Amino acid sequence: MKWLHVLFCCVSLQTFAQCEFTEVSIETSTAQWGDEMSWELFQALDGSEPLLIASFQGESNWTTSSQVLCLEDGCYFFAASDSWGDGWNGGEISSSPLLEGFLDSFTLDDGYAGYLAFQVGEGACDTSLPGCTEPGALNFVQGANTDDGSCVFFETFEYTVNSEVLERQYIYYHPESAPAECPLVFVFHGYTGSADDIMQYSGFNALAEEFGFAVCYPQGTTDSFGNAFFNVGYDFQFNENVDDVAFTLALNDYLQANYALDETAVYGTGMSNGGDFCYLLACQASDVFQAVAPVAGMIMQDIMDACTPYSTTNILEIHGTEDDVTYYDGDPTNQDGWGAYPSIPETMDFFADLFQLGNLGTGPLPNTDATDGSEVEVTNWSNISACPRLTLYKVDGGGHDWPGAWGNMDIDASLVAWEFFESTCNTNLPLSIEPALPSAESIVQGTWDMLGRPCPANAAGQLVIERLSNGQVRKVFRAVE
Ligand SMILES: [Ca+2]
Ligand SMILES: [Ca+2]
Repeated sequence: MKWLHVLFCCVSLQTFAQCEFTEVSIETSTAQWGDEMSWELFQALDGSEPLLIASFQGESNWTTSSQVLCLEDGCYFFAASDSWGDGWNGGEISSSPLLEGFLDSFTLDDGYAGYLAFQVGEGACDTSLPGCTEPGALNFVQGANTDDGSCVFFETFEYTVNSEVLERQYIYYHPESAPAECPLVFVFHGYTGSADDIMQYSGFNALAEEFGFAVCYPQGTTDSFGNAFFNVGYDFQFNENVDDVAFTLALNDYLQANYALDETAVYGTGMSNGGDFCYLLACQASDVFQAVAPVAGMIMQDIMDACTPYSTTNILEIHGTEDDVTYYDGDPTNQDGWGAYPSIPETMDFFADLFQLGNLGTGPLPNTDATDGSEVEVTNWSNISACPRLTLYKVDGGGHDWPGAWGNMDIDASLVAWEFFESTCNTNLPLSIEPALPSAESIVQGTWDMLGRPCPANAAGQLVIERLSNGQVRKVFRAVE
């Protein structure tokens, strides 16, 4: 009978123990899409980080659960989240007893994030709740009271091609904290996607704040199936003629002219169709894009066949071996109707040959998430000057994913892309360097070292590349005088 006594002792302690502060029961009800719903409850503390008191993660629809908390007098707030970005779909939280600021039940109306501030006991609370406070913004945070400069909107861009005025949409985020002359990263959404959705799942705005760069999310046009896309010439889009390279270059010119950006640090990444488009940029706009990082992307066979870039560029591909949309092994006979495309290893070999790069070897990354069904292996190609670089993140067991957002969780594709961009050298040099004899009138207009860095025209003791006024380039070695 001893165990019964012990049990009785413990049950009575829990049941009858007095809360010496205010006992508050928080009731949480999920509705549809209950697993998207979550919250964290914080106590706001003067001069230090908010203290996490309790949290909730929904698991299923139409459930109700309660948490009984013992709250000392003070200022509190809920940080509400919805993983899909459409609010809580009718889910809500309420408290008993009613509290100052928390008299009615609370729901997240829309979006990914929101706050509810309330207080327990006497006194005044002026808790700072940072976020975008403009209701019309794409990333409006319900309940935020301190604008942190993060608001973004769809913006309209007009440009002219052959005297025709075209209009396109994009989202641009330039963190207030970014240094002058900061880099610019273009992020291209996938087929049927949007600038807004890839902005949310890639997390690039937060990286831009952390590392000091600007981000532009162009919006594709709509094809005859009603789906947004960037034009890389898929078979089933034979009727489409939008020139997205021209659009991207015009948008880049506009942004360079209107913001404090470094025009030699322009990068591109994208998901799926957006990744395919990155390869088109590598082939057709290598003088502007210093590096591209396609995720789950491929190069169309006819783009590869016609790929004669002005200069080398740095390329990083992140690709799952079990990708069931963009096959790791390619679709050389066009079984799926997108058009023929080579395998990812063939794609890497193509650019390694084109840029005359050697294979530096392959190695595994730590399998930090053993539950995601995949592991990452990295292969690098480069030359003796480490410029340019070609890198493959092969996600063994990975699908058509943006690692870090869904699928593989060992890596964060956005962070990997940024770190790759940041580490690349400027490759804006003509790709085919032929010996050239200057004509009598031609003069040397620019001189670079073999790493692609501008160098003095009289640099001695090294091999340099000169660009001449007749458009030709030549390698020159000047002995030390
Ligand atoms: Ca939702
Ligand atoms: Ca893993």
